[in-house]
Amino acid sequence: MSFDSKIEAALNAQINNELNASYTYLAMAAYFESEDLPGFAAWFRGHAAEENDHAMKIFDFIYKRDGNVELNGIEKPKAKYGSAKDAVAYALAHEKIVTGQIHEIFSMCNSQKDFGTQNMLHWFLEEQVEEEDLFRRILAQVEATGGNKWYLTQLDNQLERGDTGETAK
Ligand code: OFO
Repeated sequence: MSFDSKIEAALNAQINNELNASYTYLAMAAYFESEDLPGFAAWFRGHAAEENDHAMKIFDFIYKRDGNVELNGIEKPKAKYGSAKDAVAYALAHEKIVTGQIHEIFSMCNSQKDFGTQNMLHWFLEEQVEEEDLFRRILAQVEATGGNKWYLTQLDNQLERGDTGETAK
């Protein structure tokens, strides 16, 4: 079955969305560096790299389906935040937007009966559940500091050790 052009366009747009997310998190890494919170900076930098990997997952899939990748411009990311809490809340809101984008393509695949693409998107559905959960948990921890610099630094050290407060599920 040939690759539906609407699905191909939606996947191309999603490559752009993932790269936008990557750029947004890289800008957050820069913001946290400027706030002397290197643990948060490293954590967001890692996330920027993950979003880049997500874009490449779709990039490779498009060629597997004999489609074509067409890259688009990336928006200038937001560079300043009022606080660590604002930045993490913005990141969580951003993840929810990405979840909606994935859902949109998933349901488009239903109407086009493109079950191969839908199968590939299962990975993204699961990833979004995990990412929203992770960002929500980090936000709760940032909120618990009440903006106190000492507590925020403790949390920063924790993130620098790669400890997101996640318990094994
Ligand atoms: Fe690409 O997973 Fe976050 O947005």
